[in-house]
Amino acid sequence: MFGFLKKGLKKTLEVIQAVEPIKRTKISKDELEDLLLEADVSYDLVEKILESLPEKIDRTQLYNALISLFIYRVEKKEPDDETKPFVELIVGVNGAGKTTTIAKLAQRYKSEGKTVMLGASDTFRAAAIEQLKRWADKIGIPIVYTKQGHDPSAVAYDSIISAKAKGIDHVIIDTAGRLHTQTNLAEELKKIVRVCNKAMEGAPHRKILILDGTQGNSAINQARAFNEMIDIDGIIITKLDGTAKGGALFSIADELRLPIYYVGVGEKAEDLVPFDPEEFVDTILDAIFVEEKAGTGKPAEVQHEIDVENLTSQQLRKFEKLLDRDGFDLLSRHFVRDKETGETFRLNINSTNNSIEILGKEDKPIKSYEARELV
Ligand SMILES: Nc1nc2c(ncn2[C@@H]2O[C@H](COP(=O)(O)OP(=O)(O)O)[C@@H](O)[C@H]2O)c(=O)[nH]1
Ligand SMILES: [Mg+2]
Repeated sequence: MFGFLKKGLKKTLEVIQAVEPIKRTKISKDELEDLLLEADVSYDLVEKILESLPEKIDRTQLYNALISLFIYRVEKKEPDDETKPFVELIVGVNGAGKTTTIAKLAQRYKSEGKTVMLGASDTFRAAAIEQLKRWADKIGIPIVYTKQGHDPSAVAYDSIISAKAKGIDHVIIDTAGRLHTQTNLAEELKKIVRVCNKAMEGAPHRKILILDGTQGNSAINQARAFNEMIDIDGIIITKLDGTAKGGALFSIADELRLPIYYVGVGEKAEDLVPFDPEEFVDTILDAIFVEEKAGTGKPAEVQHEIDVENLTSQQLRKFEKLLDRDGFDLLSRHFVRDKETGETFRLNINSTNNSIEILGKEDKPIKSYEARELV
């Protein structure tokens, strides 16, 4: 609907469209197989997806098959107001995008009115410390660091203690992606986790693995290795904008069964999008099918001047302005957040009157925006 992911998935969508240039109402199994493989869905998973589908597949059938890959029982750990500071440990191989993603998260928390402190525990390279310091400066937040070669655990410890003393809401800790050996890295990460817990019981509250999206399926083994070192609580996939391998997200979700919290769609601090499986699947299906989205009940022949499901960027900006006026931030195509209380609400397309609604308790609309307001 809002195209947040569309930009990030541009290259993946181009590859799908190159395989199937003409959008249609149904596609055959062979066609589907080709385009899933092109988008870097793993071979085994493609087989598994095709197994459950008929010879001619419509949008709803494919939607159900793909969305089911993201449905697994897993606890999503989110920051809450009681946990202060909420400590996040960021791990991943060199170059995956750890430091950049830390900056993006920090920017996000700051824009939510929260205070953030960084811990530069990648003490392996001097350049890594400098890079994080530059981001801290740019965003305008404090950072705890030492000299290259010093104990990364001590930095993690100090940043948590300092944040506690200052009443800071978030601590985000950077780590090295490579040491002299894999065993060294495992030992070091385990030690950082232990020491965080010493500084504050329960910390780190979220251990996030950063995966480089341009690696596609080959990132899965890497993820397993890190998961064995320290239990990972979730994943952020970076550089989706730079790859046609967006389909690997299906395999990553299906194989690892870990929450995907965000995806990175560029190098700037704002280029971090909360990952929403429904939006992801819909964005891909939009590149294949001509039909309206499944389940909206909107008859194809009803034409409105503004299609609330496919807002142009101008209409989107207008919508964000209206939300802002009413005290909401747009989080993703499905959610807004009350700026004051921080509470999130679901968005709903009401196709009967072509409006976008904010749903409150028991899915009762608490606010409604008609299409014509978006001009
Ligand atoms: N295009 C793009 N580049 C990214 C993204 N995330 C990180 N990068 C780039 O990837 C490179 C490595 O990132 P860095 O944060 O230093 O990785 P680290 O070694 O894991 O800390 C940098 O040039 C980043 O600008 C993203 O989402 N999109
Ligand atoms: Mg780094």
